[in-house]
Amino acid sequence: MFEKLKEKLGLAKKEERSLPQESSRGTSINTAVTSKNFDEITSNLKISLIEADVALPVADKISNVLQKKLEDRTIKLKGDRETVFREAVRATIKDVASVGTIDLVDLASKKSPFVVMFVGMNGTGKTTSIAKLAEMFKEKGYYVVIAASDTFRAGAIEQISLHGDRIGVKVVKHQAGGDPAAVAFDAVKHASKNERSVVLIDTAGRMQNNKNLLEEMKKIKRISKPDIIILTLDALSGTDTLNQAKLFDEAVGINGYIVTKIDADAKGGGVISLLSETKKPILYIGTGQSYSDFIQFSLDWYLNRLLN
Ligand SMILES: Nc1nc2c(ncn2[C@@H]2O[C@H](COP(=O)(O)OP(=O)(O)OP(=O)(O)O)[C@@H](O)[C@H]2O)c(=O)[nH]1
Ligand SMILES: [Mg+2]
Repeated sequence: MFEKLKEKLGLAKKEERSLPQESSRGTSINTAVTSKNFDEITSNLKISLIEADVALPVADKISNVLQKKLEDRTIKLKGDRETVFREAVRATIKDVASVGTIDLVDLASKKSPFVVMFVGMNGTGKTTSIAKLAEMFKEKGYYVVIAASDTFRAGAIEQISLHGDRIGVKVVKHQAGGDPAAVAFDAVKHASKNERSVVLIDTAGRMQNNKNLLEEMKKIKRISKPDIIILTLDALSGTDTLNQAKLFDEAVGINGYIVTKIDADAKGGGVISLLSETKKPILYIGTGQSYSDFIQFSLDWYLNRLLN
């Protein structure tokens, strides 16, 4: 995970490091931090960040903030310069990427039925993430209802029903091609009969240019009145995740994200871009295909992965 960004920042384990200690012009991040080579360090860093999927404006911001932090510390630089650099990177990423959090479990404990709608491009992991959350909420003693509102893609109703059977939660479904908003409405109605209930609404994957599906998504929202709308993003989509975040936010209003396939993400910079550019939280990350491959996201978790 995140090997590329680690390597680019010069933070990979020494034996794995391909970033040379000495750069072509004889300067290095870890051994010769002086005011003379700040510019070179920060411009090298900017290129490295962009190569690791950090969007350009964010890379700019990080290298500017880092330059300032390193300048502030030059005089005091005595001990381990690598530690100083790591601390500076940590503080800088915190500066640009800290956003508020949304605790789904806490919210669900305060409202029943608690309704969460999932949106996202094709194949980003909506259905898998719903199954993971369904299991988590079931284990916490909630009555979980899944709305099979992807009535569009062939096989989608069967896929979510299979998850429901495996986990042991109710799946409300209509026939393929039916009205997805009506399915969501029925699921909420069904859940209302139970205390401590959670409704998870699966929806069809949308292509950016598919106007009908975007309109349908708005209708599901209007009819089911979700408490939270989550956008799933595939970590492997790189900087395109920012475009997707913008598109879906404009269409229905997004509260936060689940970033999937982090286990396969060698770059790792997309998370920083997403947080820093949109200022909306990542609630969970998917780290594999099993139900248990699901972690509540925190920036500290990410930074520890990156920097330790
Ligand atoms: N490695 C890995 N694979 C994942 C993760 N999350 C989902 N997947 C896989 O990604 C593929 C697509 O996942 P789905 O949950 O079907 O995606 P979707 O958004 O519902 O797709 P559509 O319904 O077609 O729009 C499946 O093969 C999942 O097993 C993850 O965190 N890690
Ligand atoms: Mg799906």
